[in-house]
Amino acid sequence: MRTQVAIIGAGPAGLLLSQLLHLSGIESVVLEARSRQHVEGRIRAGILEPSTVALLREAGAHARLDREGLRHDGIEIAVEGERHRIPLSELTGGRCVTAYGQTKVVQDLIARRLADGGDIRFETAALGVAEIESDRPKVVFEADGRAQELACDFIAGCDGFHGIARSGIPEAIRQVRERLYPFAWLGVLVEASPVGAELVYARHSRGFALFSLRSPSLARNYIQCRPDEDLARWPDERIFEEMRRRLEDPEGQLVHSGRVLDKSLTPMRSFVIEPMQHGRLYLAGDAAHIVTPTGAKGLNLAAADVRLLSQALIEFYRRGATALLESYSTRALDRVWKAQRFSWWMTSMLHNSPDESSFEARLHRAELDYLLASRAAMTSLAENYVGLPF
Ligand code: RFL
Ligand code: PHB
Repeated sequence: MRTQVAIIGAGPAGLLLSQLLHLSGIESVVLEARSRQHVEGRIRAGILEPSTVALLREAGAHARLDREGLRHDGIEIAVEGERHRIPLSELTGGRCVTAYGQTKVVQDLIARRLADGGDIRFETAALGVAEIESDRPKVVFEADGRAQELACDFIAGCDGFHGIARSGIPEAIRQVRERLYPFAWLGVLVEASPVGAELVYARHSRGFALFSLRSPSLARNYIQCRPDEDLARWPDERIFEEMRRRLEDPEGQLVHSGRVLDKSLTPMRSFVIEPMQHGRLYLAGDAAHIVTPTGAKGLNLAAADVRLLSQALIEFYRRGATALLESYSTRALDRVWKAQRFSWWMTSMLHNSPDESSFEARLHRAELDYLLASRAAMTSLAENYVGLPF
């Protein structure tokens, strides 16, 4: 089998890349280890930057997003229950974010790609990449119980944090920078009206909490917990009670109970591999970097990588020009590290970390007090939250 661009992974990065290439007449095959049902049901991110929305529109995967995406002009930060609003739009010349779940983004992209005749092979795991230093690289994958090869011009490794593509970057040149935090998020999807129309990030002496949403009748909330937390110790009622405590809402006037549709644990990790390319292998999204979710940047960074990579590949096929391909990693990493900085800053300011000294804890508290009293500091948060310019 042969194609122009072999894409490993049908997450947001791989799907978006495949569709953008298709719109420029470039062929691709997407190999995805899991089933379509599994990929479409994974509950993850929920906040889109305007540049991500624009890219989904460019890809033609925006009809439902336009109907159901919720425009958010601000976020709230609660400190021991006291709520403060950060007016994102007012501080950024009218820019806003859109609340729209990653499950829907992925469903919309798969539907669009298949309607346009796209080749997505579900339940087809890539086993490895080969000959990436030549101009005829290959992906080895498993199908019908045996190893087969997909020959191509380029390989896009969009296979997430647990993927195999990253291992194609030779150990001698790759550098990994990583931090694991001593806490995690316990997330629930609840059939109930959300705390408010906008997201509330809560710092509390009992730990961080985030009150988000998927629709006006579906709340998506998280509480900080231990990284090795046993979910069996968290029956639904205990979770609601803990969320209310962290918002100082003892009567449940804000945090409503409802049927819990999903309950999961997300570890907090920052991770970057450099460079994001070697030979004809290019990494995009979680395959190359993980941010802590506190800044809502994971999905948006994946889209930002794809924007750069698709432009570089289109330029190559149109004009034979390689400059954008050669500079892909450098340009992508510039944005990645700024998003890492923002996500780490939000995380350390809003969580209680068992490994920090009382001195550091007081600094984080001072950071938050300064933020909430300074228009300049709020503007800095706002411009990062809605997404830095390209
Ligand atoms: P994805 O979405 O992980 O997609 C990678 C795809 O590759 C497939 N795959 C393979 N396919 C073929 N062969 C192999 N050998 C393969 N190995 C893996 C996988 O099955 C999968 O379908 O990566 P992508 O496209 O880069 O997209 C990135 C985003 O998904 C990610 O940044 C965010 O969802 C991160 N993230 C969150 N971001 C936020 O902004 N807010 C959140 O609340 C948030 N919650 C989360 C998250 C990520 C999580 N992960 C990775 C476990 C919660 C979780 C649990
Ligand atoms: C979510 O809705 O899942 C969400 C929103 C904002 C974040 C993280 C997760 O910072």
